[in-house]
Amino acid sequence: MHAGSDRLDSVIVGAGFSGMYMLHRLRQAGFAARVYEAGSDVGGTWFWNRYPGARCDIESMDYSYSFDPELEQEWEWTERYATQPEILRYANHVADRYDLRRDVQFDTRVETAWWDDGQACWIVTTDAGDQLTAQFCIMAVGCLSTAKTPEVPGLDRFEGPWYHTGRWPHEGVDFTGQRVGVIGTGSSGIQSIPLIAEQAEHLTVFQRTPNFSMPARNAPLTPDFVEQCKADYPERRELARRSRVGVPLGVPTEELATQADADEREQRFCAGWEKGTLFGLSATYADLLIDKAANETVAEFVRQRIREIVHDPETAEMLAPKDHPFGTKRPCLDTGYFSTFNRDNVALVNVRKDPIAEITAHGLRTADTEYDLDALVFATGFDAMTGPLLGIDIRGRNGVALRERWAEGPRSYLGVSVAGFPNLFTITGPGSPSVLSNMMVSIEQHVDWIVDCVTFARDRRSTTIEATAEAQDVWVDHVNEVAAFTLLPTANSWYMGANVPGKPRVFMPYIGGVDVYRQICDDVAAKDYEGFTLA
Ligand code: NA7
Repeated sequence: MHAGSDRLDSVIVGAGFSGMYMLHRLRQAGFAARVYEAGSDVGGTWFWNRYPGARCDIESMDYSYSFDPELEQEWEWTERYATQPEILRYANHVADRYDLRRDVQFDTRVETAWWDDGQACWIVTTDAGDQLTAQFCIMAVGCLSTAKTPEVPGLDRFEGPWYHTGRWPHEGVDFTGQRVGVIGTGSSGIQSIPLIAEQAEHLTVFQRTPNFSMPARNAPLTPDFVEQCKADYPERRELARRSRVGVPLGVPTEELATQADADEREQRFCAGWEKGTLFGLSATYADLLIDKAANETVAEFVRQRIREIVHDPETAEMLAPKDHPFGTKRPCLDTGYFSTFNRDNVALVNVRKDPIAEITAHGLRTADTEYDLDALVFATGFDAMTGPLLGIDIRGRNGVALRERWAEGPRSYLGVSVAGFPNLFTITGPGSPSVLSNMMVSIEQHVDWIVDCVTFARDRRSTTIEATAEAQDVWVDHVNEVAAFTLLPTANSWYMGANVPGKPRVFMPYIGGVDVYRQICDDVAAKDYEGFTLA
């Protein structure tokens, strides 16, 4: 497709899993749509995050679309936790299967989206010079797509190559014979560090906050298991949709860690640790994420496992998280992360104690020490959730900028719509479960709901549908109230915007549960989109 000026029913920003499914559903509902995508192909997160060891930590059989039984039956996952290349192959398969690419303009970044009150439409412009007018504007920009390099002086002086895990070169990187520095120990650091350590001559890990991580126990999928899952797919998918976090876990326990005896607790935690899932430990008791004393029991359990794995006691203590409760920052699943620190060619530096002062021509200098490095890896994360939305100059009624509206933190109705921004939808936006859940389940739920919503508006011959300020206020209060009931707002996490200097500290996702949230959204729809005004 070529740059130009056009009018369509809808414009979608992003061709990751949310934008792809949105396009498919809008077409089915008879809406003409165009997708703009900054990357040169589909896949979003899985297009950009090509660092060594990148894989999903939701099980493959669940981290996939459920909208088409034929698709889920024909696709073959090979591992319990799929690698980035395999997930990207899946995204490409979906794009081919539903002929999505003909409505996607790649290598094109949307720069502005302005609401035009007179014409009742969005005017979208891109860095390729396009101008598109559309009744509906759907932001499918992802939650973790604005990569963040740290605010350390001197990077421009560094003479070696440097990489961000979220913008990894497509041709891969060979660290053989090099002294490599990795900054950051979130999921991306924890997944890539074991593989970089195997390849590099020497690896120095610069850690600011140690993280809770559990063994993934990844393995090839057996044909029997796959066959059984596929046979059970209708129930399995429904269980995921009706669960707290979007995976088929079953009914949550009501038992409390604080009331269990120590031996029994230990046994349960051991069983949870063995499961190799993100929720294996947090789901063992109902009070782990809401009661500090309960949380300390599981936090200490994980610290003990780290002390068992890591030989050097000083390194083990550095790796054992003590500054935030378990699960209040995104926990990780790993393959050999902690044991990597038993290698002779790996060193750990605590940059909380000895802060990074600057990047130099030949490496990195902390307050106390100079490190000579050939290559630097920033596993420093993202300006999460709001970053991708505020990276676009979005203006609603009366030219009011979303950046201005959200100066004190994001405010939305259901995480899908913003008062003052008619006909604009945010898939897995702040105020919805999104990053606290299996993203595939949350994406499908949002896309289905949005398509029903715009169809409803069309059937009513309404040109606009818009959240009311009152409904938004009530929702924001509810999101905050539920979050405050848990320990999650107590940590300096990216959920809170705490990883970006100057970003308002607001707990962004909705922690009430995928099941509860879906019911609320369904009720809103059943009441003819209560909380919205149609005009
Ligand atoms: P994360 O989880 O945000 O991790 C980023 C890491 O980088 C984390 O350890 C940060 O420490 C560290 N960091 C960030 N800035 C600095 C500076 N300036 N100095 C030292 N260390 C720094 O990002 P990931 O890419 O690993 O994972 C993102 C999500 O993707 C993950 O949660 C899953 O949902 C999938 P901090 O903790 O802020 O002290």
